[in-house]
Amino acid sequence: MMMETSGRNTNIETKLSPVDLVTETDKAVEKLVFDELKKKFPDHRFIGEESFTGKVNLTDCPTWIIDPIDGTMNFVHTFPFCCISIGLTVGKEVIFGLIYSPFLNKLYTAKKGQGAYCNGEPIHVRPCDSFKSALLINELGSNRTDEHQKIYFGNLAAIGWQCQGVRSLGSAALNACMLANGYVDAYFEYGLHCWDLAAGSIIIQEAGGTVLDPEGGPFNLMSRRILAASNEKVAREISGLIVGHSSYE
Ligand code: LIP
Repeated sequence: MMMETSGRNTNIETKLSPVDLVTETDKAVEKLVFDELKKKFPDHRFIGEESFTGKVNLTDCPTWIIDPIDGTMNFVHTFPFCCISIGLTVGKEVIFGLIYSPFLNKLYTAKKGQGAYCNGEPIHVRPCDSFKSALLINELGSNRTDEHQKIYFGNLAAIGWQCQGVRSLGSAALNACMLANGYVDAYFEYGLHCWDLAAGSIIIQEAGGTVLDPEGGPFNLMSRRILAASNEKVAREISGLIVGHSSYE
């Protein structure tokens, strides 16, 4: 469905901001994934980006958290970094993650305690001694408020100059995979949702990486922010450099 319709979307709507897009394909993919999973797991709960009605209630029950197209802006523009992202939580903890990009032909998977894989091959973060030798991913995000703008550019100025380079791919899930695969060393972003983060967070951890809250505490899937790196030292270096934190309480 994604490959047939990328760049050909005629009915593009906006959601929380003018750059937060949704297409008919986002909705159709979510319905397909929900319908198929519900056949196998009728008692499980489901959270999906396109079924979001304003408040996400994550419980201890087994819950599938789905972003049918992560990187919808890329999808609309035919930039090939977009994917399906599916996470499964039990007791509010992510125990399984799957990220599939049909355009890149990459399937990333991870189960708790069983490692991370790309197209069936084990993947690992790469060693990184310090942030000054790191390649970092950071995103503008789709929140375009004045407050977020100030925080975003303040952080970019404070942090971007301290490492070897900053990249933005436009898909939180694939950003996580780039870190897990050892292509970059760190990633942080504010304003995301649990469906952007669920699968990616376990794939990073199972690939040997560290996932934290940007303020240095434990990662919280529902906090709408992430700081991840190939190891805890680099994650804590970045946390110490961040000058402004967007909060979505
Ligand atoms: C997008 C993310 C992207 C982020 C955007 C948006 P969507 O997800 O993956 O990295 O910067 O704010 O949340 O909306 O395309 O599923």
